[in-house]
Amino acid sequence: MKSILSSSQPFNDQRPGTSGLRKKVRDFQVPHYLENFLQAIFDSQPVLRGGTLVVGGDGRYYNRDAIQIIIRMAAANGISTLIVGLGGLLSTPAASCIIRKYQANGGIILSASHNPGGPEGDFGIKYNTANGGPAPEAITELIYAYTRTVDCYRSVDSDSINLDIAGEHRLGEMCIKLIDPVADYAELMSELFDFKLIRKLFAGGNFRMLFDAMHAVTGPYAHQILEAQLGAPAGTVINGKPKEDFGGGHPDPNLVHAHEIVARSTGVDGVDFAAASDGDGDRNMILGRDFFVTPSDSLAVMAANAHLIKGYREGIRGVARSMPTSQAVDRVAEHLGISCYETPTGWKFFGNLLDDGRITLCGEESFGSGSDHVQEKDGLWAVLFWLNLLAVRRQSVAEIVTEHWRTYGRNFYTRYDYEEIESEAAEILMDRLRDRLPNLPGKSLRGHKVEYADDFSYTDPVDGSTSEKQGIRIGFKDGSRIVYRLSGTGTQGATLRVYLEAYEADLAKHKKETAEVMGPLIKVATKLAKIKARTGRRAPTVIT
Ligand code: VG1
Ligand code: CO
Repeated sequence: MKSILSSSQPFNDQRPGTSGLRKKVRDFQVPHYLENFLQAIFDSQPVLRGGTLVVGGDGRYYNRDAIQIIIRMAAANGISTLIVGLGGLLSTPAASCIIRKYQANGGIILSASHNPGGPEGDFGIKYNTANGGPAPEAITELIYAYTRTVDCYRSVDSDSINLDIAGEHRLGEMCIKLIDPVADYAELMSELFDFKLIRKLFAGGNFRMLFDAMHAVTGPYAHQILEAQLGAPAGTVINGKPKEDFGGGHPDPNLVHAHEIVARSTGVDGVDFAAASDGDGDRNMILGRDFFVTPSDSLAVMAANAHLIKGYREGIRGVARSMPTSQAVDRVAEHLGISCYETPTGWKFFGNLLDDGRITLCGEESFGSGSDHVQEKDGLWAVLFWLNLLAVRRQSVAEIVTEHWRTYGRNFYTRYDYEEIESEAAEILMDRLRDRLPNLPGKSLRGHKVEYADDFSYTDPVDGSTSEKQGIRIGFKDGSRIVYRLSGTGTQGATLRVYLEAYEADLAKHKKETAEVMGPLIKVATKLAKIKARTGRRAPTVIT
C-alpha cells in the first residue's frame, strides 16, 4: 500500500466551536481543508497510533466523501482498527456507545447537527475521546494549535471502500470493520428501559405516538426500536429515511421546524405522545396532546421520576445543567438532597462530572438531555425515558408535567435567537453589556430588582480547568433571569441568544401563556442590550 505525503498550507479558521468544527459544505470542499484538520487530529492525538478509531456521521451531503478521506488518512496514520457505521451512518449517541463498548481510543463524528444540509448547507466534524464524549477544551485547543502549522498530510493510494456491505476489509495494516449502526445502541436501550412494559402500552391500542426523524440519522434507530422491538404500529415513525439534504428541511426538533408532529398532536384527534430528534440524533423534543414540554422542564421531570425507570432504579447521584438552562432541575436536586452543577453551554463540560461519578443526569435548554449511559446527549434515549414513564404512571404528558409544577413551582422559560447578525455588531453588543455589569446589582429594571450581574466563568471541580466569558447573566431578586450569549455553532455571521426565565410558585398562575408571563422581562432584556439599535433587528429569527 503506497503512502502519500501531500503538501498543503495551514488554514487559520479551524478552531472548533461549541460542538466541533462547523462550516459550509463548500468550505470543507476546499482542497486540503478537511485533510488538514484530520492531520491535526492524528498528530495531536498519539493514542490513536496503533489504536481503534470509530467513524460515522449523520448521512448529510459530503458524509460519504469525507469518510473515504478519513479511511485513507487513518490507514496512513497508523490506525490499527477502524470501526465504521454501515452506510457511513452513526448517530452521535450511538458513536459514543460504540466507542465505549469496544474500548476505542477515539471517534470522529461527521455532523453539523441541526443545521441544514445539502451542497449549499453545512457540514461538521467532531472529535470524541476514549470515554465516548466530546473532546474537552484542552484537546480541541490543541487540535486547533496543530491546524495553525500543519503543512502536509498523509494518506494512502487506494480505491474507495464500499460502505454498504457489512464485514471486514483490510487496507494495508489497517482493519476496517463495517458494523450495523443500530444494534449496539438498541441493546443498550433495552438494558435501561422496561421494553416489556412499553410493549404493553402499545399493545393496549389506546395509546398513539409519533416520532419525527426529520429525514435524519434517527430514522433507522427509531424504526428498529420503536416499531420492530416495541411494537409501535408502522407509521409511528415519520420521515424515517435519512436523506443527504434532510428532504430540504431543517433537522431541528423545535416547534417551528418539527411542525408536522405539532399539528398531529393537537386537538381531539391528536396523538398522546409525539417526539422528534435532530440531524445527528442527540436532541429531542417532547410533546403531549396539546402540550409542549420545555427541555428544561423535561430534565427536571426526568430527575424527579428517575427512580421509576429500570436503569435508574437505584436513584441518581447528582444532576447538571448548562448555565442558560432553567433552574427547574435545581429544585428537584434540592428536594432529593443531591448535587446540582451549573456548567457552560456544550456537552463537553459534562464529561468530567459524568466520568467522576458526580452526576447521573444532565441536560441543556437546547433540546438536549442525557445520562451516564453514554457521554453525549441522546435524543432517542430521552424519548424512551418518557415512554417508559408514561407506561409506568399511566397518566398523560400534560398531567405529569402539571403535577410536577404543583410540587416544585413552574419555571417559565423562553429563548430568543437573532440569527446571522453582523459579527462585529454582536461583539460590540456583548462588550457594551459587559461594561454595564458592575453597575447593575441593586438597580430596578421595570420593577425587577437586580441581584447579580456577571459574565459566567466556570471552574471544573474535577480537573480545576477554568472557562471564562461563557455568557452574561443577570439574576433578579424574584428568581427570574436573563442570559445573553453568542452561539458557537453557526456558520454565517453571529447568532445572539437571549434566554429568559421566570419562576412562579403560585399554582393559580401556572396555566398562563409563556408569552404573557415573559412579556415584561423580554422588554427589559431587549432594551438593556439595545438589540434593535445595535443589530437592526426588531424581532428574533426563532423563538423556542
Ligand atoms: C448549541 C446549543 C448548545 C448545544 C450545541 C450543540 O450551541 O446552544 O446547548 O450543546 O448547540 O448541539 P450554541 O453555541 O450554538 O448555542 V448540537 O445538537 O448542534 O451538536
Ligand atoms: Co445535534
